Amino acid sequence: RRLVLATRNQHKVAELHAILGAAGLDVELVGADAYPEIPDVPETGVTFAENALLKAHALARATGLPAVADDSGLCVDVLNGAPGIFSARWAGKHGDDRANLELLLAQLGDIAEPHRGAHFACAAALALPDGTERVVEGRLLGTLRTTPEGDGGFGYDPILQPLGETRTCAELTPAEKNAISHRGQAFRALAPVVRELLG
Ligand code: ITT
Ligand code: NA
Repeated sequence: RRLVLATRNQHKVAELHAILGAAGLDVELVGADAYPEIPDVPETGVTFAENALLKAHALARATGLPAVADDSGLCVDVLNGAPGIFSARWAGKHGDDRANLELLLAQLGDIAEPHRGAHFACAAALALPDGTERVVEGRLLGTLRTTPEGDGGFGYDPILQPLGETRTCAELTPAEKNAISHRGQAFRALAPVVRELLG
């Protein structure tokens, strides 16, 4: 059986292979890149869950296969949850991770550490071609550094230091990040649902 990963973000694809692989699902994971003819769906939702469901339904309908999608981002306390669902295009150009991170650091300026609380959020959605849907969410709480550290991960990883950690997410190994991350939590919770609905 095949399960389509409804994302074109190769960092997410790599993390999802590791997370869902470790969850012991008896399915073949296929990236959305295997279906280049299917256009990306506009992310018109106002929540991570809505956008994840939009992406999963669009690919499930178009391929006739079950699909999972990830919508995720960084929510900063002092910015009332921004960038949130706009995390991928905070500085204007979709997926410009470095520019997004630099703009966010500039916006926070020298706000002191106790006021630099933030969390990563991830909605993991499953959609079947018949319209059946499930969605679960995960969060990783932390604080934002004033300067980026580390080469691992992607996006805002070099500035998010998880609670209880001395390193940023970009300084963790991939396995360490997946063990605690928003994405790890969401997709580990979705895995038994996938197993049940795919039979
Ligand atoms: P797809 O919609 O194709 O899945 P995308 O990159 O557009 O890919 P999103 O709309 O969900 O995905 O945007 C996610 C953004 O949130 C991403 O660009 C990062 O800036 C940030 N982000 C998400 N997960 C992250 C993580 O684990 N570490 C660091 N930043 C993350
Ligand atoms: Na999004």
